[in-house]
Amino acid sequence: MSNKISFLFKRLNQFAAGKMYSTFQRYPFQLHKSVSEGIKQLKPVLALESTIITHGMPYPDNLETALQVEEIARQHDVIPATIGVINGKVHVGMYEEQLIALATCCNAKKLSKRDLPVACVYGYTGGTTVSATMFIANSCGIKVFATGGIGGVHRMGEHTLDISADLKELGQNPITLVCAGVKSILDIKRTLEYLETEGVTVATIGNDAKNFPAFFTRSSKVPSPANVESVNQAVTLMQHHKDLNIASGVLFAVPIPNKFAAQGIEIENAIEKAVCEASDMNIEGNKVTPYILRRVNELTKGQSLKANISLIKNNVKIGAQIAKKYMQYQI
Ligand code: PSU
Ligand code: MN
Repeated sequence: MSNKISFLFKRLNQFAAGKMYSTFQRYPFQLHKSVSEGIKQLKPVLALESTIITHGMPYPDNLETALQVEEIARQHDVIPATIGVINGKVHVGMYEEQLIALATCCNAKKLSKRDLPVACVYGYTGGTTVSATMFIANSCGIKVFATGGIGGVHRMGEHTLDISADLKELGQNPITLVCAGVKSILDIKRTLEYLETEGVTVATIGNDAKNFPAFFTRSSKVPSPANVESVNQAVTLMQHHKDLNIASGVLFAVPIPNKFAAQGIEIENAIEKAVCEASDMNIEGNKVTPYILRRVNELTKGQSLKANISLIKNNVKIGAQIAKKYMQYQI
C-alpha cells in the first residue's frame, strides 16, 4: 500500500474510532483489526484492562483468564478489546502473541494514565490500570468496559491522599464500567463519597443487592447509592445518562456469584493480615494493591485467586450483555 493510501486509511480508522486527530498530530493507538472494523460497523466492543494480567494474577492463570474472558465476550457477539502497552505502543485489542508477551513479561510496569507518555518514551511493556484503560477506551469511542475490581480511596487516604486515579478518570469519561465493587483493602465508604463528588452514577445490579459489594463478598456494610434490577434496566439507565449528556461515567457493581462468595470471610481475614503487613513493611503508592493481591492469594492457598477469576468472568459476561443491548438502542 502506498504511503498516501495507508495514511488515508489510518485517518479513516481514527474518524471511525470517534476521535479526529489533526494532520499534525500522530494517532497514538494501535487498533486490532477486529476492533477498528467493529467500531466502524457499529458493533459492540468491550474494553478489558491488563494490569489484572501483569500485576493481578500469577502466570499462567493470568494468560488463561485473559484468553477466556475474550472468548466470553465473543460468545455474546461482542468484540473484546484488551488494552495494554507493548514496547511503548498502546494497543487496543490484542493478538494472542501480544497477550502472551504481557502475561510473561517479568518487568512489566503498572501504568496508570500519567505513566502512558513515559512508557512510550522508554518503550515499556505494561498493564494499563482502570484509569489508563478507561481513558484510552473513551478516546477510541468504546463505551463499555469490564474488569474485576477498581481502585479507590485507600484506608487512611484522608492522610496519605492515596486515592486511585481510577476514581478521577471515572469522573472524566462518559463510559460504563462493570466491576465487582471495591475491595475491603480500601475505604469503601470514602470511595463512594469520592465517586459522588466526581459525578459518577453508581448502581449495584441485582434486586437483592441493597449494599455495595466488596469484591470477594456480595455485600459491604455500605449502602449502594442506587440499584438496578437487571441488565435491561442498567441499559435504560445508560440511555438516560446519555440523553442528559453527563460527561462523567457510570459504574455498575455486580456482586460475586454466590458459589464463590462462600470463602469470603476467610479471604477477608487474609486481607486484614495483608493490609497490616503492607503498612508494617512501609509498602506505599501503586505497590500496595499488587502486594496485597499476591499475599492474600498465598494466605488463602489460592482460594482468592479462584474467586477472583470467577468474578471477572461473571463481570465480563454482564459487561458483554450490556454492551450488546446498549448498541441495539443506538442503531
Ligand atoms: N483491584 C483489584 N484487582 C486489580 C486492581 C485493583 O481487585 O487488579 C488493579 C486495577 O488495574 C486498578 C488498579 O485500576 O489496580 C488500581 O491501582 P491503584 O490502587 O494503585 O490506583
Ligand atoms: Mn494509589
